[in-house]
Amino acid sequence: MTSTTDIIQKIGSGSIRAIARALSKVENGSSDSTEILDKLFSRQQGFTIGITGPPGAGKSTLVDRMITRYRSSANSVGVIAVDPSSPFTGGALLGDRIRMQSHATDSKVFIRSMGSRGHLGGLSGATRDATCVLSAAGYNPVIIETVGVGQAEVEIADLADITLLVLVPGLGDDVQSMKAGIMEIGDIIVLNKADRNGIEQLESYVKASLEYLPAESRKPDVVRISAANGDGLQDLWDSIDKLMASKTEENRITRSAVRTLNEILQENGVLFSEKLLDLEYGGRENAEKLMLTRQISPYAVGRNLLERAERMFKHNGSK
Ligand SMILES: Nc1nc2c(ncn2[C@@H]2O[C@H](COP(=O)(O)OP(=O)(O)OP(=O)(O)O)[C@@H](O)[C@H]2O)c(=O)[nH]1
Ligand SMILES: [Mg+2]
Repeated sequence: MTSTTDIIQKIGSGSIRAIARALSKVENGSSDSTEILDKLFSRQQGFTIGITGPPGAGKSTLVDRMITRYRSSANSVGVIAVDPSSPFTGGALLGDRIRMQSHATDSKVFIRSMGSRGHLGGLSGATRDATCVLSAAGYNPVIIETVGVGQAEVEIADLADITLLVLVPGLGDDVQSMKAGIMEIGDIIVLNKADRNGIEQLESYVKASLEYLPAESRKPDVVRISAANGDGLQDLWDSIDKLMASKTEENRITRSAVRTLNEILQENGVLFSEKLLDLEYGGRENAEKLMLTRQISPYAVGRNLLERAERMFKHNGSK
């Protein structure tokens, strides 16, 4: 079996196999995954870019353009394609949903698709950890593509330093029903398929919606592009570069470390609670049975677990 040190060392020397192996481990939450992530966390250097938007908006076509852009300056590029509705991880979705085949044979481009499974922190935790692996392996930027505009997708895309929300003409009711809160997530709102009818209406609608953002919040740039034919891409690159330049490395690292710690504390909370449920009730199912027969309320379960933990801490002293 490959040891953690071995994997870390091989990632350091650019082994694609070691990177893939580390990714599988962190996605599945395997027992040595936190040890791997612990070693890799401080090695992250590059930027991360999140791209979200409704199905078929042209996100992958845009990612393909981005890869070309960053590869032309000799960077290696990592892509994580997240599909919350799919149970598959690894390579299963490639080719189907992702239009980045022009880079399929480029060894400096690492594309990974992720579905929902295994990780204690859910898909967003798995994506965060996969981003850490790729970033530490030297991919810069790491691009995270997520389908959808619900809260969960927004959360995933927002793991990144910069988030792009891709919208297209003809979304009709989808756009109408989009809350200003969703607009707020994009650092940059990309209006794609500018070659299509309806782009003017979309732009007016988006700009009007942005008026409702709270006065103190930063107004996102709105950039019209056609990912398919390349129109407007230079404006988008300029907008991204400007935003990147405004974020100091210290800011980015602090934000990422603090956010990750918050999430890990929550993940730990789940683990601790499960252990306490075992001790106090012989497992969660038993506590649930008691609740169903109205012998106990969820509040009492919570309080009993806390009291149990406090008794244990007291008993063990405060060493
Ligand atoms: N007319 C036009 N079509 C585009 C443009 N960009 C992408 N498309 C087309 O839109 C379709 C969907 O593109 P994708 O890049 O797969 O979209 P996506 O958002 O990644 O889709 P999912 O990952 O399935 O949500 C494809 O047929 C693209 O060729 C554009 O600027 N103009
Ligand atoms: Mg796609």
